[in-house]
Amino acid sequence: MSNHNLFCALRAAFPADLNAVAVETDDGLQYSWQDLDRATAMVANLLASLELPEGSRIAVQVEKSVEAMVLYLATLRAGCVFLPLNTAYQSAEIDYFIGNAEPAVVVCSSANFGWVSKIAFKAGTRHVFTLNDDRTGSLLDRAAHHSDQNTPVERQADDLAAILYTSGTTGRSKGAMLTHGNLLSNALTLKDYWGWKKNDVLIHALPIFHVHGLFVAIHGALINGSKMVWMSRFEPKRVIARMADATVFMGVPTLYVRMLAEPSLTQQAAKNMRLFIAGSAPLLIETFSEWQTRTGHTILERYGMSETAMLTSNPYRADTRYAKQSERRGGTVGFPLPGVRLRVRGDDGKDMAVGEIGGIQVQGPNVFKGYWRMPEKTAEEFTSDGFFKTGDVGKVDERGYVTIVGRSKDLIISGGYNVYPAEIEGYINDMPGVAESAVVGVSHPDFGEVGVAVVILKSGSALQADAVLGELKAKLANFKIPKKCFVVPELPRNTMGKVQKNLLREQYKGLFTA
Ligand code: MLC
Ligand code: AMP
Repeated sequence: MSNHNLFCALRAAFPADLNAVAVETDDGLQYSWQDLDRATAMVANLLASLELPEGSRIAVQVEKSVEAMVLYLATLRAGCVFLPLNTAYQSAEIDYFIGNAEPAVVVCSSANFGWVSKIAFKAGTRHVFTLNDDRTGSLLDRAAHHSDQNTPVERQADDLAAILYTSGTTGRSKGAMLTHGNLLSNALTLKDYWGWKKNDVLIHALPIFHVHGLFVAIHGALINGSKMVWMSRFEPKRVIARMADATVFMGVPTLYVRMLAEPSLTQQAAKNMRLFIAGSAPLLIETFSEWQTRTGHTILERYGMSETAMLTSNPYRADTRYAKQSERRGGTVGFPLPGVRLRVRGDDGKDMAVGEIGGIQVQGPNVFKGYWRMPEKTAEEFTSDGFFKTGDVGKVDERGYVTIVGRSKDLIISGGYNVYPAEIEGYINDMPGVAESAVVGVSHPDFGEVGVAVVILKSGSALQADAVLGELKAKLANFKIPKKCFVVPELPRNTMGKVQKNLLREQYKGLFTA
């Protein structure tokens, strides 16, 4: 039986000319396909030499670099489970993830080694390596002593490839377990659906610790043997300048908003491009239309999640058989991808009629295996007939286009990052002098949506709004910090005593957009 290790499929798609350029960085470095093959072999051999138990997690919190991508691919190659962590996470957040996932190996930057290794060793991790974005660190030093030949470890399609932490409606983050089969099926579907070509060149400007940059973008390029223009961080001017050498770009809506603010974004600048893809957060129709006017290109919006990778997409091809369905429609996320079953259900569990709003449920080869060590939580999130409840609220029109109109989960999506109000409220409520708090999402011209904190104090407390934000900054990833905080005498409540967040959203809706 063939090896279902995702690495094998990615490796098999490398072009015949292994000396061709696979990745070009923004500071001018070039990596050939051969370089990627050899480097992943060396790191995989290092991991193998550690004689880790079956299913070991490799937790990684490092700045974006080609070597960080190599570490991901090497983890697959070695048959271990990749666990990427946002670089903005601070010690309390890292402490939770490492404590929960119990990784056998942790890789962090040299600058963070002190506090990260302390957390890791406390959690029983045996190996902590460093990896910096300038190709230094103990991981590469150690890998340099290993062979550049390696046979990928045998994996079944159902074996774990990665765990991505994500939060649900309540409680702590949960690790979504994705298998080799989940990721490969999604990569192959998108290869076909988006019409990838071998000579495509992808501008990779997203972080590589979430689904979008790590799976959709990297797998997309590799499974097609296509080159990547690799940017360590998103800079609108740089991306626009490199469009002349590229054909595909993927971004969260904020990236499109920021590029639209650049006078250099013109039809001429985007002339060589074949496809602009957006997702991870709602793309405003204004952004969609302005992009069309400025560049002559129609953004293709798609929808996905950590638990499922990509679920729906607007069409790439003008399909003459289904003339009406060939259009990329702004404000929609397109059709369920081939192999994905999507339905919209009401609270009563009944299917909604065409155009009616309900909870989006999905099933398919891309849907994850469950939450790490949380069987009850996993069971709660699936229906009895095996559909995953996304927590997104939407509708399907008569032509089959899916539109997301909201979320049943209390979640703010800010610049493509998820922020869970319950987590922020928990930290605020723990502050001395605070009686209660509510965090709500409001529109923001740059990030799409941002958090606003509304706080009630205990009597006698003189805590100031700025001090609340200051304390949060010391503890939480920067993107989670509410952009404003208000101290108020009371929160609006319904007759059951529940805080009415919809009224708060209404009250503060024009804060950044008025
Ligand atoms: C940065 N800041 C943010 C923020 N990013 N605030 C809210 N939301 C965000 N997303 C804050 C910082 O805390 C800082 O505040 C200030 O903004 C400037 O920080 P910065 O680091 O200079 O920002 P920048 O580098 O410009 O980052 C903005 C960004 C980044 C949009 C480029 O957020 C980004 O790369 N987003 C993409 C996220 C992504 O890949 N999501 C995919 C998830 S996968 P201060 O106060 O400290 O100055 C998924 C599934 C799917 O959802 O379907 O794809
Ligand atoms: P994450 O758990 O970080 O993967 O975030 C997944 C969530 O992002 C989904 O459940 C949606 O709420 C949201 N999302 C992703 N793509 C889109 C999109 N195109 N439009 C609206 N929301 C989206």
